[in-house]
Formats: sequence, structure tokens, C-alpha cells
Amino acid sequence: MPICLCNKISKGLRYYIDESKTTMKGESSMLFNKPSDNSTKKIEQLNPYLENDMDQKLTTDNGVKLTNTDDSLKIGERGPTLLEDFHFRQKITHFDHERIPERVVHARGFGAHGVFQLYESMAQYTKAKFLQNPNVKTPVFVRFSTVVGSRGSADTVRDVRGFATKFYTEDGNFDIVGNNIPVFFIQDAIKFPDLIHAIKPEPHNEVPQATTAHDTFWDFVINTPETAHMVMWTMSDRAIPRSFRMMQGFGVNTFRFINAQGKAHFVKFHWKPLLGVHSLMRDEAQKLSGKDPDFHRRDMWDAIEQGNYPEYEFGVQLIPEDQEFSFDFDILDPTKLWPEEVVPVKIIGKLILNKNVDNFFAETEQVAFCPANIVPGIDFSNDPLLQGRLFSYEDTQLSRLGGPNFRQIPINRPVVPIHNDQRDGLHQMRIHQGPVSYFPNALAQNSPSPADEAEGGFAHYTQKVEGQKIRSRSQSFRDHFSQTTFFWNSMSQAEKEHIIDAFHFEVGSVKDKKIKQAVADMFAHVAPELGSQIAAGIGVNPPPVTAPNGVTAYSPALSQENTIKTARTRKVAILVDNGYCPIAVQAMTDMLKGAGAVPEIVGVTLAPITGRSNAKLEPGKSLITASALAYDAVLIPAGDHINALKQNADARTFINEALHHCKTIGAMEEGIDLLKVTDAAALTSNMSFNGSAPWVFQGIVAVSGAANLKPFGTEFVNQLAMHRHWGRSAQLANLVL
Ligand code: HDD
Repeated sequence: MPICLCNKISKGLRYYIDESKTTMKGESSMLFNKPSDNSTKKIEQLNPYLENDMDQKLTTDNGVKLTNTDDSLKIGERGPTLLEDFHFRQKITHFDHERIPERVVHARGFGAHGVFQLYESMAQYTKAKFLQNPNVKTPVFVRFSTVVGSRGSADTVRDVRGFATKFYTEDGNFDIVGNNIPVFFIQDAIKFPDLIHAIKPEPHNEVPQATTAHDTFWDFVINTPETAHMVMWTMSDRAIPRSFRMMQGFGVNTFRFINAQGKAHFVKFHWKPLLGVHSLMRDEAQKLSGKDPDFHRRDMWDAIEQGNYPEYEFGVQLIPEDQEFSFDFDILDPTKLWPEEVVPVKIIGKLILNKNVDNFFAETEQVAFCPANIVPGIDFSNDPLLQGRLFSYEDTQLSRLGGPNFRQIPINRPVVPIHNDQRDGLHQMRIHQGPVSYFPNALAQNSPSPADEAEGGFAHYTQKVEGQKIRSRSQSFRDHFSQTTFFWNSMSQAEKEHIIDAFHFEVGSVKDKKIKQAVADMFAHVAPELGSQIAAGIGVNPPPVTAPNGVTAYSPALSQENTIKTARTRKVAILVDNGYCPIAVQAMTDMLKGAGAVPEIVGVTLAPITGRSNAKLEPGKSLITASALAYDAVLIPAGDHINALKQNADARTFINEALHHCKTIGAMEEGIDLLKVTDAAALTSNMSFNGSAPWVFQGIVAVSGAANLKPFGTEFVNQLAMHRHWGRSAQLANLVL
């Protein structure tokens, strides 16, 4: 049952959280007894700020009712406009100032509310309150983002994705400001402006937008070998996720957990999506940028509206403090990951995103994350990238959100009380009472007073530090290639091909030949075959022959090949025209929905469609408004509609597009004839399609007899769950079409 979070019920506002959707999947609610009500605390706090203008009279910001908002005040109907028109001036002035500076990085993002709940107490490792009790539900706000592009850029560009989470805990706000890649380009924050200047559009002409495919980025890379590891991740499929719902999150930097006894562990944070980690193809991602620049936003918004709440498990990697130097990499180096096979990820809880925002600007644009937002039980490490980040985020909000009171913006407010002597400043929303705003004081009996640790006061972890004041890099940060090779070794054949393809596109777009040559030479140090294959595609000389660097280790956990595979929430286009078979369409729709997939009828136009036996269907999309790019699979149901579809170039293109992007395609009975007039014909030329069992090849499923509908449906769902059939692209490349 939905729970009403506000006494006031107004039309058009969403005051409800469907609690049934926030319980842990597969877990009986008995396990956690009755969850405490914390999960709704943030939404309750936001509710009084919601505005609803329905059925209200138009007013100025001063509350004066207006009779007209269409005509400015003039002398005579054709005369000049008067300065005294306060309504005109207020309306235009407000409009003139509607925009704020976009984030200097991660400008394009998309946020949602959710709930975090622990599986088991972490009291052994940390005293953070929200990590003690599995009965407590902590409200969260998550913002996903791309890094390089501006606010209006496309979602599916090749880029790192931000995964920033704000936990509104009983100890105050805790932020994990992470990415979907576990390592970073640079080791010291002082290089961040250089990295970002190189990656962003070039300053003389502001070209190109939202891409690393240009000279300045690769110039930076070849002159900064510490970038090698993250460049490999960025050239991999990780940088073109299928969905925000299907990517991992990593805190990247090393933090500390401190327990009630003062014992510390180094910790890295992980988010693991329950739908698995899945990606687009390069060609598909690039085309989607034009067809649907909002692809990831739309996907997330729709999933939440449909009740397909995205879920991520929370994991921690823990290293006892006395084992800081037990590894063949420095655990403070942010260009290194901690291999899961060496330091296992302990799964300790789950995040469910269950509510879209009410207003993008107020919530998603104004939310301010900062890695320095920590709570008692969590502390920093000396990671030099993290140390610099602790300053930068706070600082950037001052110009982005216009002054030091940005934490008073509703989305940024903690759900616990705030008491201090900070006063005034731009946009002060609080009315502090009394004459005292200093400490110590006698006039207010030292209020507000510091809390000791037993009362929940934050005490910085006591750490002994000694050394020379020095501007230099630790020797232990100097190995840039071992883990880069380790990542390359961990990739499947298809993933390796995609990485090479990405290099060919990205570095192939560079104009300066010396830079291109240097990239091929640099990545030959990762693996000789990588360097030579890059060189072959970008028109430079093969790199000098070098011996492999001897790293043979690999990690199955790094390959997306080994991820969770499920048909849940996968989008399937059912291609239908007049004469379709309603039994086939109905049965497949039911089976797909039963598997948690999201089928959609795509007609030739949006006109109602008539099937056999006068059955009727209302298409959700047409061949003009839809594209195979937006679906994970295409189904061609049986019926007399196939003759018309065969003649339709858009229908054939739809199938070819899905085919070349390695998506699952299903053809039932007459539907096979449509397959035969697409590029699938070359792939399936020696197949007879006869026999009773469904026929499957490289993600193409076909069936010839109506009696075999059920096994066909089961096989189609199985293939859909595979996500993509990468082997098909090699097959298609070798065929004469
Ligand atoms: Fe950063 C935003 C993630 C290094 C400076 N960063 C920002 C966001 C994410 C990250 C997800 C968007 C937050 C949101 O949605 O509002 N950044 C990272 C990660 C890093 C990293 C995982 C490496 C481990 N960042 C980094 C460094 C610096 C910054 C080294 C500066 C020294 N980042 C910023 C920033 C931003 C930001 C300029 C822009 C907007 C904002 O902070 O609020 O301060």
C-alpha cells in the first residue's frame, strides 16, 4: 500500500512512496523485523517545499494577483512600453537569470531518490550509524553523469560516468562521489585542471563536444603515462553503458573505516547493479547520440515510473591498516584497483532507486556532492588525488550555487538538525535568533556546544605523520603498466576487439601524426599486439618490437562477459502491421512480461492495426518515431503482415540495424520470410528453418510451427538475457552482403 507522506493531497503532486517496492528482493521482510521509518525522512523534508499552481490565480513574486500576462504596459495599443510595468520587469528579470553555471565537469547528469539498507552490521569495521543496523533504511539521492560534455550534450558518448550518492544519515550527510570506472587518469589532484583542459573541447574553437577523440586529449595521454590504465577502461565497453541501471559504481579513492574501538581499515566502495554490467556498441552509441540524446535519462526515468526500480548492491573492500604495504601496488595510488581475487568485495547492503525527482533544476542541478562529506566512523586516506578533491568540490559550489549557503538548498540539507555560528551570506534562508553567534560564550551558556565522541561528535582519526616538505611523487606510484596489462589480459576476445575499434576511432580522429604514433608506441608497452593493432588502424608505423612486459595475471571479475545476464527490463520491439497473428503477439507479450522484459508494439505508422480475426492493436511507436537503436531485441510475429513489411524499407532497416548491433532477433513462421530479405539472409543462408524445435544461431531465433510457440518464447527470452551476441559482428564482417 502506498503510504501518504503528507497531510496535504494536491492534484499533480507525487507525495507517495510505494513501500512494497522498497523491501529487499528475495528477502522476507521478517528478516529485518519492521524497518525503521528513516527511508522517507528526506522526502518528508522536501514535501513542504513542493509547489503546485493547479487551480490557483496568477500572481507576481510579491503575491499581487495579475489580470494579464500577455501584454506589456504601453502608451496606446501601438505605443512604447513603460518602465513602470513591474510585472514585465519582474518576469523578464527572473527569466534573464534562470541559468546558473554548469558544473565544470560532470555537467550533464540525471538524478533519482532511493533507499539504502544494510544486509549485515558493519560494527566490526566502522561506527558509522547507517552501517550498524540492518533494520535502518537510509534515504539517498544519486546523480549519474557524463564527465566531458556540457549540460546539453548527448547521453551515450564514450566517456566515464559519474555515480555520486548522497546518504542522508542520522549522523549527517555522507557522499560517495564515484565513477563507473575503478581507477583514475591521474595520481595527484594538482594535475586535474591539466587533464580537464586537455579533454574538454579545444579552447580556440570549442570543438569537439563531449569526446576524447581529439589532439589535446591524446597529447596529454602520451605525455602522462599514469593515464594508461584508465585510458584502457575508457576505450573499453565500460565507457558506453547500455543504461545507468547496468553499470558499476566505484568510490575510486581509498578511505578509512574506524570502529568504536578506534581500529582502522582501509576501504574502497563498490556498487554492483543487479541487472549486470552491459554496454552499447560504438556505432550504436554514436547513432543514439543523434536519435535520442536523452537515451540514458529516459531509460532511468521510465524504469522508475514503471516500477522497475534500479538496484545496486553495496560492497566494500577492506584492508587492515597494518597490511598497508602488503601489495605489489600502492593502495593509495588512484590509478590502481585492488583486484577482487586478492581483496574480495564484501557485499553489505543494497540501494534501490524508487522515486524520480519532482523538479530537475531544484534537485538534480542544485545537488552538491563532496567527497569531504563524511560521518563519524569514516575518514580519509592520504591518497593525493583524494586530498585535493576534499578542497575542490566545496570550492566549486561557491560559484556554481552562488555562495556559502548552498547546503540550505532543500536537496542538500541533512535530515538531522544543524546548529552552529555560521551566519549571513548570499541567499541566507534561516532566521537565527538572539545576539550570540560566537564560541565560547557565556550569554547563551556556550550554545551550541561541541559534542564529545560518545555524543556522536566527529573525531579525526589519529595518524602519525612525519616527513620532509616535498613536491614529488612516491616511487611506489611509478608502475603505470602492470595493472594496465592485467586489465587487457582480463578482456574477452570481443571486448579486446571493441577496445581496438575504440582506439581506431578516437586516435584516428587525431590530426597530428606524431601524437598518433606515440599512442601506438605507448600502448605497445601494455601488450605488443595492442600497439601494433592500434597502429594498423590509424595509419602509423608499427611500434618498435618490444618483449611483453611479463604480466600474465588476469581477473575474471573485470570482464563484462562474466556479468549477471537477465531479460529483466530489456526492451523488445514487436514489429506489427495489418494482418498480424494476434495469438502470436499476445502469447509473446505475456511471456516477455512474465520474464520482466518490456515489450512495445511498433507499427508502420501510429494508426490502429487490425490483425487476423479482426483483432485490434494500438502501436506504442511507429517506424518513424522508433528506431531499433532504442531496443534490446526485435520480434517479428507470424501473420499476413509480412508481405507488406517485406516491401517496407524502414522495416528492413529496423531489422538490419538490430542485426548489426548484435541484438536478439526472433522470427515466427511467416516472419522468417522478412528475415530472408535482410542481411540476416547471408548469415542464415544454409539453414532450412524446418523442423519442430526453435532454431537458434548467433542470437537469431526462428520457429516454423505454431505449435512450438512456447519453446520459441523460452528460447527468445534466453537469447534476450544474453544482452548481445558479439560473435555475430565478426560473422557479418566476413559475409558478402
Ligand atoms: Fe570530481 C564533480 C567524480 C576527481 C573536481 N566528480 C564530480 C562528479 C563526480 C566526480 C561523480 C559529479 C558530482 C555530481 O553529480 O554533482 N572526480 C570524481 C572521481 C574522481 C574525481 C571518481 C577521482 C577519483 N574531481 C576529481 C579531482 C578534482 C575534481 C581530482 C579536482 C581536484 N569534480 C570536481 C569538481 C566537480 C566534480 C570540479 C564539478 C562539479 C562539482 O564538483 O560539484 O569540483
